[in-house]
Amino acid sequence: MSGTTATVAYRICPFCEACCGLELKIEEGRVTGVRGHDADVFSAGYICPKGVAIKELHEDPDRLRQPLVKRDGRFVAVGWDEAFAEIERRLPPILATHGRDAAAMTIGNPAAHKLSLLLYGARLAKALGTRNLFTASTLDQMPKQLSCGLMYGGWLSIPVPDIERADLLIVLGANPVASNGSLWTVPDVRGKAKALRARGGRMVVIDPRRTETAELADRHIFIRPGGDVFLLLGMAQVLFAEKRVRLDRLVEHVAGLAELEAAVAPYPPEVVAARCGIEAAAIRELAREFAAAPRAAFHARIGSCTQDFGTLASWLVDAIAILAGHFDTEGGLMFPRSAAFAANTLGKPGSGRGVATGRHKSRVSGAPEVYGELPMGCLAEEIETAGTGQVRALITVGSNPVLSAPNGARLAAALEGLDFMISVDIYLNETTRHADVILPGRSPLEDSHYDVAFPQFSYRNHARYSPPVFAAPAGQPAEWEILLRLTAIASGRGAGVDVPALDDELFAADVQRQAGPLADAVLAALAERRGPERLIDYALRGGPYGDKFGAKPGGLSLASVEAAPGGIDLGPLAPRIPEVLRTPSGKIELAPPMLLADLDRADLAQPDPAADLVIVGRRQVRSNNSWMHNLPLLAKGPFRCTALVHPSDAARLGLAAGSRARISANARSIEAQIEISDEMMPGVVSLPHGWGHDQPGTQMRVAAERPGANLNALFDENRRDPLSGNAVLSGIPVRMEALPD
Ligand SMILES: Nc1nc2c(c(=O)[nH]1)N[C@H]1C(S)=C(S)[C@@H](COP(=O)(O)OP(=O)(O)OC[C@H]3O[C@@H](n4cnc5c(=O)[nH]c(N)nc54)[C@H](O)[C@@H]3O)O[C@H]1N2
Ligand SMILES: Nc1nc2c(c(=O)[nH]1)N[C@H]1C(S)=C(S)[C@@H](COP(=O)(O)OP(=O)(O)OC[C@H]3O[C@@H](n4cnc5c(=O)[nH]c(N)nc54)[C@H](O)[C@@H]3O)O[C@H]1N2
Ligand code: SF4
Ligand SMILES: [Mo]
Repeated sequence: MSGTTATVAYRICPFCEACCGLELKIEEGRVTGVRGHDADVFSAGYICPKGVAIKELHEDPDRLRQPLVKRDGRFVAVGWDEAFAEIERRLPPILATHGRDAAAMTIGNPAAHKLSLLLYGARLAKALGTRNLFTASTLDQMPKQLSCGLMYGGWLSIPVPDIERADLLIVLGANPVASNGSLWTVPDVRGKAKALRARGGRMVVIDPRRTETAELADRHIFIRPGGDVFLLLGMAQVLFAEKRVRLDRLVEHVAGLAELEAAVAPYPPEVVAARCGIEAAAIRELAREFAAAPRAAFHARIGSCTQDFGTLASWLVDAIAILAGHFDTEGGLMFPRSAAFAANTLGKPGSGRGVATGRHKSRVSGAPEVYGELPMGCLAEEIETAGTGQVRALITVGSNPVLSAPNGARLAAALEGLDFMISVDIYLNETTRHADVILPGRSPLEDSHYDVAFPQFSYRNHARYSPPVFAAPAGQPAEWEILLRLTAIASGRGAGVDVPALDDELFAADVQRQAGPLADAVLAALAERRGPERLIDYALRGGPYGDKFGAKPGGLSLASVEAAPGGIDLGPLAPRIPEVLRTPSGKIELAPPMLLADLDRADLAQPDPAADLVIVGRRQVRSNNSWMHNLPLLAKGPFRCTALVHPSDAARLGLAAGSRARISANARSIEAQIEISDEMMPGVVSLPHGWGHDQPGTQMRVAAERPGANLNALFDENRRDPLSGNAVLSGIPVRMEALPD
C-alpha cells in the first residue's frame, strides 16, 4: 500500500459504558482522525471527546510499554522474562508460607472494558484462591447488583430503561448526559432524550445539582444527598395508598406484595419530605405522574448507590416500576438479552438458586462477602492488621484505589507495608508507584475487542466485534497472556509455562464442565480459534442467538459478527418475565427479608440536621475516573476540578469565585478552587472525583501540571452500606473555609 493512502478501521471505544463505535483514519501506521462510525448499528456515529482521545492514549509517551521492576526503591525497565522471574521469585514463597488469603487482588473499572482483563482476570483470581478480592464494584454498583440479585435471582439481572419507547423518564442520581450512562449502555442519551420529548414525552431529573441531564429535562427537583430511600418510600406509599398499583401481566409473577405494602405504609410523603428535602406535594405528584404515564421508565445510578442506604434505594426504584406497571414492558424497565456471556440467560429458565451473601466475612471488620467480593474500604485494614490471613501481597489489575477509594492516604501507607505488589497497569500512577513490578498491557488499538459486560445492560440488543487496528510491538504480550503467566505462577506451574497450552487446557476444562457429553463436538467446532477469540466464539455460538455449533444454521458465531464491521442489530428489548427469573420461588421477590430488616436502620437514621454543608461528586465529559487526565485533548481548557457551591453558601462562607478554599471532613482536608453556581442545591457542594495527581513518584506529566484535589481523601473508608459493602461517597458533611490568595 502506498504511504499516502488513508485506510479506515473500526474500534469499539473502551472508555465508558456507552461503547460507541469509532471510525479511525489511518495513514502511514498512525491515527490521523477519529470520528463516530455512522454505520455502527448501536451507536450510529455518536462519539464524545474521550473517544477522540484514543489516539492520544495510543501515542502517550507516559503510557508504559515495558515492565518496570523496583530495585533499591527505583523503577527500572526490564524485559518480560525478567519481570516474570522476579514475580516467580517473590510471590510463591508468600503463598506457601502464609496461605492463599495472604494475596489480595483489586480489579478496577478499565477491566470491565478490556476483553482480556475481564475474561482472564477471573482465571487469575481462581488460581490465587484468595478470599481477599476487592473491585471497583463496592465503590459503585454493588447495591444495585444485590437488590437485583435478591429480587430476580441473578447478580447481573439488571433491568434498563427502554428509552426509545418511553413517554416518561425519571432520572435519579445519575447524569448520563455527562457520564454517557451506567448499568445502562446507551450511546447519545442527549439525542434520545430530545427524541423522547419531541414525541411528546417528559423527563424529570432528581439530583442535588441541576446537571447537564437536568438541563434537558422538563423538570428538575433538588434532593437532599442521601435522602433517596425516603423519597422512594414516599412514592411507593402513595402508589399503595391511592390504589395506583397495577401489576397487569406480572400479577402471577410477584411475591411479597402485601409485605411491601406494609413495609412502606409508615412513610407517606409528609413523613419523608424533610428527610429527602422534597415537599410532600412534589413527592405525591411524582408518584402520580409515574403511575399515570402510559409507558414510563425509572433510571437511578451512582448518586443513589453510593449512600448509606444504597441497596434499599436500588430496590425501591425497581419496586416502584413494578407497582406502576412499567416493568418488563415496552417503554418501561426491561431486561436485555445479550448475545454472549449473558449471565441472565444462564441456567434453567424461570427459577434458580437465587443469591446469597456472607458466605465468608472479612477478617478484620467481619464485612460479609457480596458476589464473592469484600468491600474496597476494608483493603487497608487487611494489609495493616497482623495475624493469620493478613494480606502481604497484592495484585492490582487496572485499578487506582489510592485515588478512587476513600482515604487513599491510609491505603497508600498500607501498600508500602506489603511484602510484594504487582500492578497490571498501563501507567505509573498514585497506586502503581507502590508496586514492585508493573506489567503494562497493550494500547487498545493493538487489541481486539468484544464487550463482555455491557451488552447485558444495553438499551437494544446487539453484537459487535473489533479486530486489532495495529499489530502489537514485537514481544509485547496481550493482557490475557500476562494474566495467564501470573495464573501459572500462582498455581505453582512457574513463569516458564507454555501459555498457549495453558490456555487450551483451561478452556477445555470449561467446556467439559459446561457442555458435558457435547464437549468434544464443541471443542472440535472451535479448533481454529485461540485466546479471547475462542472464548467469544464459544459464548456467541452457545448463546441465545448462536448457531449452537452448527445445530442452528444462520445463528451467530464470531465469524458472522466479524463479517459485519458495524455490528449486528438484534432488535429492541422484549419482555422476559418469567423466563429471566432465577429466584427459588420463580417469582419476582418484592419484599426480600434482608431488605425489610434494613428498613429498621433507615427508620432510625436521621440525616444530621446540623450539617449545613454536605459534599457530593460529579462526572465530566472530558474526564474518566482517575486516569485520563494525562491526555492533552481532555486536559486542556478551563480547569475542571472545581468545588461548585451555591451563591448563598458562597456568601455565607465568604468564598469568592476562582479563589481557593479548604474543605475538611473526618479530620482531613483538601484545597480546591471555588466555582459559584445556582445549579447547586443550597447546602451542597460538588467536587469531581479521581483527581489529586500531585503525589510524588508518578509518571503522568500532563496530569501533574494541574493535579486537582482528591475528593476521596476526605471520606471515611469504614462508612458503607452494610448490606452491599458499598462505600458511602455522597452527602458527607464538610466544613469549608476561604484560603488567602
Ligand atoms: N468520590 C467518588 N469516588 C469514586 C466514584 C465517585 O463517584 N465518587 N466513582 C467510583 C466508581 S463508579 C468507579 S468505577 C471507580 C473507578 O476507580 P478504579 O477502578 O480505580 O478505576 P480508575 O480510576 O479508572 O483507574 C483505572 C486504572 O486502570 C489503569 N488502566 C487504564 N487502562 C488500562 C488498561 O487498558 N489496562 C490496564 N491493565 N490498566 C489500565 C489506569 O492506569 C488506572 O491505574 O471509582 C470510584 N470512586
Ligand atoms: N465522562 C465520564 N464518564 C463516565 C465516568 C467518568 O468518570 N467520566 N465514569 C464512568 C463510571 S465508572 C460510572 S459508574 C458512571 C456513573 O454514571 P452516573 O451514575 O451517571 O454518574 P454521575 O455523572 O456521577 O452522576 C451522579 C449524579 O448523582 C448526583 N448525586 C450525588 N449524590 C446524590 C444523592 O445522594 N442522591 C441523588 N439522587 N443524587 C446524588 C450527582 O450530583 C450527580 O449528578 O459513569 C461512567 N462514565
Ligand atoms: S461516550 Fe463513552 S464510549 Fe462513546 S466515545 Fe465517549 S468515552 Fe467512548
Ligand atoms: Mo463505575
